[in-house]
Amino acid sequence: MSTDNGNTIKRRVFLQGASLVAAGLAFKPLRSQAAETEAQDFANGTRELVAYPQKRPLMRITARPPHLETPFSVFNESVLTPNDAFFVRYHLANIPASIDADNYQLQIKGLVDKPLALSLSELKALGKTVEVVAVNQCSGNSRGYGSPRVFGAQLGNGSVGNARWTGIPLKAVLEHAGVQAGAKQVTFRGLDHPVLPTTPEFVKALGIDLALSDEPMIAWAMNATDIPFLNGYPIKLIVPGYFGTYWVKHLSEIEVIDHTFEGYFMEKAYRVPDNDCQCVPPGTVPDKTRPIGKLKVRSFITSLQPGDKVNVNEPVTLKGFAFDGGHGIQSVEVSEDGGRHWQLAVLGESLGNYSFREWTLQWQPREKGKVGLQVRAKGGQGEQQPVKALWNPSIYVKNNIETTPVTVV
Ligand SMILES: Nc1nc2c(c(=O)[nH]1)N[C@H]1C(S)=C(S)[C@@H](COP(=O)(O)O)O[C@H]1N2
Ligand SMILES: [Mo]
Repeated sequence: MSTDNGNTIKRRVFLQGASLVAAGLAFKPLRSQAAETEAQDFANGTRELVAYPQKRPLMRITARPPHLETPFSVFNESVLTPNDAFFVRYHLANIPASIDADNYQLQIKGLVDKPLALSLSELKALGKTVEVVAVNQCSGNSRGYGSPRVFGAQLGNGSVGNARWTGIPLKAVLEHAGVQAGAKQVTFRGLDHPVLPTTPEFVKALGIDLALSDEPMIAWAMNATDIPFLNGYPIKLIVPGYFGTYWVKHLSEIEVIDHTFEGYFMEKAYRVPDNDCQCVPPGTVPDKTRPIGKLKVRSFITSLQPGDKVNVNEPVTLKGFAFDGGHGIQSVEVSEDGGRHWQLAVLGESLGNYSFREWTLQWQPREKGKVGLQVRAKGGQGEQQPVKALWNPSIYVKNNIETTPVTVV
């Protein structure tokens, strides 16, 4: 696919400020006909590859609002997911078409001593700039591979990405406003809105302890440059270790409240069974649910894709990544015999406990035929991936051991 056209338009978008309408492009892909598709090995898993402003061609799940997945081969390029390949998820179709950074305001209100309306430069001047490399993963990542299947976007494995985020601790901003006694939660909203007044706004809430802990951050840079428009320009909430649903984009309003927030996206959506495994027997309904929380340990092979061929007796370097909810990765292992024997992989440089961790392993296929290469990781606190997928009615938090079928020839 030619990228020339994409680059020209991309430049224009930058020149005119971060604006999706700059070239009359709002909601429209750069190419109206997708020339290429990417297949995934579950029913109806084939996606058009479509380029949006500031993005290379990505797998389109929905057009309005834009919902784009990263083609899995991208994860073999680098441990940090390139900004132009990072997945995009929105819930409401009325997304901002252009944003004027000079007049941007972040409001902090509710149970605070001093309500604030901060410009971007005031926000940046409020405290010390911090950085974290952290995984943003959608709760429903890999849902398309689940069984029995459920409603909702049929996501492959590409609704995840790893980036270096630069910003200011959320805590510094809240402390500046002065959180008052009785605060129980903090809510976050962005600039996107529903099309119909009856559709609930996308508002998320964190408990006050988490909001005032060291990790959550208001970021203005992603991999050392502006956050791409579709990923939340100009500022986005980063909650390292937690699912992407809390990472509110185009963050515009923070409110400290004295109760548990009851909005749709906390009370009805993004909930998991209220038990240790966050699971129920497939096809059943949990008695009790709670808001989704932290990422569970996962690992993938990226250097081989399902169906690839390798030569017998020729060594290959297997490569991939692993991550967990913030305790780091203890070990990664690979099996070529259905899980009877496991070989320890070599871990790459650590970019911090919230980051993807690269792993490699020299493998010499010794027999011709089909092989299911399995990979499993152990998280920093010893947690392991289940052999069989756990299930819940939204297929959230999927983290079973992955198998990549290849043929030795
Ligand atoms: N403003 C806003 N922020 C949002 C959302 C949204 O719909 N609107 N979706 C959330 C969900 S569910 C996910 S998975 C992440 C995706 O982040 P990304 O689009 O930058 O990849 O954004 C989160 N933040
Ligand atoms: Mo999500």
